[in-house]
Amino acid sequence: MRIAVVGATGMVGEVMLKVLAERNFPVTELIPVASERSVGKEIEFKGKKYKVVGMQTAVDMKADIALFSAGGETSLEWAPKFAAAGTTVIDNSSAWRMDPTKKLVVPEINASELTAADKIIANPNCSTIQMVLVLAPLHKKYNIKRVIVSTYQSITGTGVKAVQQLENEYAGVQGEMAYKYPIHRNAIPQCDSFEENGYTKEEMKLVRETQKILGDRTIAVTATAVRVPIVGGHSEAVNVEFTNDFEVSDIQNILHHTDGVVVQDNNDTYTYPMPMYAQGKDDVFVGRIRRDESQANTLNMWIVADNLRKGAATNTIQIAEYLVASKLV
Ligand code: 2RA
Repeated sequence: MRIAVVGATGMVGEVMLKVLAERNFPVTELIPVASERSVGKEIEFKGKKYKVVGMQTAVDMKADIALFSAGGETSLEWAPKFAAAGTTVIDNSSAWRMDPTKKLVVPEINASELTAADKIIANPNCSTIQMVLVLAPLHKKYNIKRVIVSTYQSITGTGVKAVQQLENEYAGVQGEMAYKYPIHRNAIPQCDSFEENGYTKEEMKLVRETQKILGDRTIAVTATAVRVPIVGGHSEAVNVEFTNDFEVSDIQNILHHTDGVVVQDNNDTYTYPMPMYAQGKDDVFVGRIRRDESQANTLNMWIVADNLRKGAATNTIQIAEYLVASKLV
């Protein structure tokens, strides 16, 4: 397969290249793509060097699949051009996620909705992916009425500038700020900009994308997204009210048998998910599974995943793997 990685020099792009190699994706030709200022740079993939090309050159090279992680504006402008050239685009930005003509895919949940006609496919937001992967099998059995989620999001979700800000603050050096405030020894209750309703875009992504992926707009979701000074991944405290009652042991059993989910849940051995141990892995880790004793049919969970992997690069590549396996490309 001729694969373009658009945003190849960015944080997610670099993880995409790593995961493509790790999973031995059938890449016959790699086309690393970036902005004009990076054209000509060399990147290495599976022991071979490739020169970064610009967008139009990449379109003209007619890749089979283009993995995008280059921001919403770039995707809005260029994804249709790649698609018109016959390339199937899988986009990590929010540009296409809520477009009613585009599929929003977590392969373990809804890859079967994909057809060969889908030439622009949206990869959900990282904090959404890790939550819905856990919620989907529970919704099927117990029917979710409402979700309350608080996130504790890694600075890697913001990008290199945020990682640099934290390192500067560790070192006591004043540098460029990714956030309005210091992030070292702090927690910032704002991920992305605010919408009219007082929620941030990140919080509304959790609301809207969850309903679209689970295919049920009756699911009530409310979210608070917080940025914390860690690098390993995003953590989420999730409270779920179901229509039907449940046994915690059954919840644990269902999740234990859910592809892509690892249950780490044993108070006697202090076993629960933590971003430090999720970093670099493709699974979504769930623990602290317990009944919410303040309300009937309601459950608390703690969900952790590497936001650069299952939250972005790996989910994107799993969609590409599904397209290849299903002969949709
Ligand atoms: C964040 N989910 O963590 C967003 C974008 N990666 O900032």
